[in-house]
Amino acid sequence: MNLKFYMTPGSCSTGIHILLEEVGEVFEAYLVNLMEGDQYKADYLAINPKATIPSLLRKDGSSLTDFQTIAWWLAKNYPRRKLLPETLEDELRVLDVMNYAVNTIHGQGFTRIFTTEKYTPNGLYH
Ligand SMILES: N[C@@H](CCC(=O)N[C@@H](CS)C(=O)NCC(=O)O)C(=O)O
Repeated sequence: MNLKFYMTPGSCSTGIHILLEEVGEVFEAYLVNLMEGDQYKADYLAINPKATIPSLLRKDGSSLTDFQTIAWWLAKNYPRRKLLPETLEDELRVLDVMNYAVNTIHGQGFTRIFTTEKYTPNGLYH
């Protein structure tokens, strides 16, 4: 079984897409249309109960459902590509920048722009 990558073009899942290409592993890509609500369908919720992308279904059938977790697993599982530095101090810097990009810039910035309805009391935004 190949890795199965669940992604939405133009979203944060692009970062994981790039890492998958970097590690050189064969993977199958599945598009999740967030605007159509694919993330709430039962088959996707079975992979990722948080209804978010990216998700990575691994060869043993277990899934990873968080950007940083997937990135870390790819880097550790394919060490030949040397995606992580060697010292703990340098690893901490990687975590610091990655968490800031995903949680703060993306999570608090872009989602407020593109999913405005999540930040209104009644789900309406016009
Ligand atoms: N903490 C998650 C957040 C990922 C996230 O927020 N993804 C967005 C798209 S970039 C999403 O899936 N949104 C679902 C929606 O808009 O319904 C992670 O790091 O993977």
